[in-house]
Amino acid sequence: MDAIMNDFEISIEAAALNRKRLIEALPDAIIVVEGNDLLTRSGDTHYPFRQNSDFIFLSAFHHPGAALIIHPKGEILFIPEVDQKHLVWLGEAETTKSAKSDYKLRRVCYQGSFEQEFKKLADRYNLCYCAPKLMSKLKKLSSIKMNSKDYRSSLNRLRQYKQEGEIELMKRAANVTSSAHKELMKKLKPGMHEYELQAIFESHLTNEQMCHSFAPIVASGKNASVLHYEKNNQKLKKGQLLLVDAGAEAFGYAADVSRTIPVSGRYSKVQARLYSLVLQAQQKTIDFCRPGVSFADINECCSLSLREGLADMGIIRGSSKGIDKLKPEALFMPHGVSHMLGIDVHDVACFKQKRGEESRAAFKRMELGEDMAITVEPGLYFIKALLEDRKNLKKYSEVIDFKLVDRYKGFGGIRIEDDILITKRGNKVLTYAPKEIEEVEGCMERMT
Ligand SMILES: [Mn+2]
Repeated sequence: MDAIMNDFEISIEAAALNRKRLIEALPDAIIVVEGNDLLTRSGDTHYPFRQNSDFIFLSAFHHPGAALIIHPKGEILFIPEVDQKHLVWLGEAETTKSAKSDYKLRRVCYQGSFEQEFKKLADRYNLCYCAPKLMSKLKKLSSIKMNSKDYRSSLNRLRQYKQEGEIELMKRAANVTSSAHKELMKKLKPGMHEYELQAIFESHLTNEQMCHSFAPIVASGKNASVLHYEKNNQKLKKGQLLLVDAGAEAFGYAADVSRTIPVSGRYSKVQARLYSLVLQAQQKTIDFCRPGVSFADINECCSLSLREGLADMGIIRGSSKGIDKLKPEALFMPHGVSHMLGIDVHDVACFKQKRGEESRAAFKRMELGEDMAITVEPGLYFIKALLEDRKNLKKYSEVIDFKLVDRYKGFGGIRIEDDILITKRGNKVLTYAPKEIEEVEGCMERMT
C-alpha cells in the first residue's frame, strides 16, 4: 500500500478489488446493486445522505441515486444526470466522464440508459444476482433468472474478511477515534454537559473529514446503565463516571470504541475496583481471540473473568451450586462481548443457520478467521430493571448477594471497547485510546 494515498484513493482501490472478488465468487453472471437515494425529512429537506453499505463495498461512490452492474468483463456505474435545478441548489456533480476517471471504472453511464444496458447484458448471461427488493423491478425488464440468496451470502462472506485497503481505512478510522477519545479526556471538567463532550469528540472527527459511525453515547452516572443512551443532555458531576461509546467512519469504514472515565479526573476506590475487573475481562478476552475460536467461546471467556471478579467482591457467590448454568454475571452484562465491524458498525457476517435455529445462536457458533475485524467490549452495569425484577431476585437468590448489590444502584456502568483485527495466529488491536487507570488519570490531570 502506497503510504501517501489518501482515504479516497484507498477506498476506490478497495472497491475495485471487492468487485473482482465478487465476480470470482459469482462467475458467468451479472450482479446488480442499487445505491441509496436521498431520504426526505420534510418538504424539500433531506436527512444527511449515507450510502448503502454494499454499494460502498463495491463502488466507493458516496452520492445518491446511483446503480451498478458488475459483469465478467467489467462494470458500469449509473449516475443521475444533473439538471439546472441541481446546479443552482447543489452545485456541480460528477459527470460520466469525471466519474469514470475519478472512480477508475470501465464505464459510467447516466441513469436514463440503465434499462437498455441491463437488457443487453441480460441477453448475454443466464443469471442475475441482486438484492430481493430489486427483483420485481428487474423482472419487468428481462426474463433472466434471478438469485438473491447467493448474492447476500457471497457479499456477507466477502465483507467479513477485510482486505488490505479496507484494513487501512479501518486503521485510519481507528486512529481518529482513538485521538478523539483522548481529546475528550483532556478537556473534560466537572460541570460540563454530556453534549459538550460529544461536541469535542465530533469536532475532532470533523477536522479529519470524518463523521460518526453511529449515534454517540455520552452517559454520565446512572445514565451509563442504559445500554444505548443517546440523550446526552445531563450535567457531569464530580464523583461520577462517564461512559463514552463513539466512533469515526472513514469512507464508509467504521471504528467503535468505548471508554469509561472519572469525571473528577481520578477513579474512586470502588470505581477503580470495578473498572479493573472489566479491564481484566477485556484483556483476557482480547488475548483469547484468534482463528478457530467461536463467538460463544469468547463470550464464555469474558463471562468467566467477570464472574471471578464479581465473586472476589462478594457480589456473586462463586462456589454456589449450579452457577455455570445460571451465569449470574449475565445480569450485570446483558449484551454480547463482541460484534463484527466493517462498513456497518454492527457489520454483516456469513454463518449458516440450522433448521429452526435463531440467527443469534447461529452467529455464536461462528468461528473467528484471519482478517475479520471485531470489537471486544465487556461491560458491567447496575441496571435497576434487571436487579429489581422479581423473577431475577428469585432465580438468582442463591448466587447473587442482592443486599450488597443494593449499594451499587445508581452507580451506572462501565464499558471498555476496542477494535481488533484477527491475524493468522492471534489478533492486532487497532484502537489505542488510554484505558489503563494511570494512563486515563494521567491524561486527565489538570491544574485545578
Ligand atoms: Mn460496539
